[in-house]
Amino acid sequence: MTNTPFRPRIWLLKECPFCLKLRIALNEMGLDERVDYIVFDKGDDTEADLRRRLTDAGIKPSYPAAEVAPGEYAAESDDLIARYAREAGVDPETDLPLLAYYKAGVFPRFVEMFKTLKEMGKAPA
Ligand SMILES: N[C@@H](CCC(=O)N[C@@H](CS)C(=O)NCC(=O)O)C(=O)O
Repeated sequence: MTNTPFRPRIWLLKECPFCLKLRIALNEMGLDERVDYIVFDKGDDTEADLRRRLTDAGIKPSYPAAEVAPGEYAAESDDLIARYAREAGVDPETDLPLLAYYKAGVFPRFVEMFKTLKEMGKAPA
């Protein structure tokens, strides 16, 4: 019998700036080949399935989210970045220049835009 190593599953909502932050971080840590990304759209079956998994695990649905160990789920982009940075032996504050660039400029603008759209009742998520 072969022992297939566990591959974390990472759920990313297509239009979510927090999901892009995690995606950038994992890519920059060189982990793209070690995880499976599941990209979904707001309101699709994948989102419904993920919401069920998170709720069953006692986690308030929020994206991005991950299956970090068999049957064990986690959310919160910064927590997930910290977890995988620890495993990869990097400091996310100093060792990931693309992540730092995104967090210093586009990310806060995105979040601001999402907030404004939400107030207008037009946010995609
Ligand atoms: N603090 C969370 C915030 C994530 C967040 O607000 N994500 C939005 C999508 S951009 C979300 O989960 N929305 C809930 C929903 O669409 O039901 C994180 O950093 O992961």
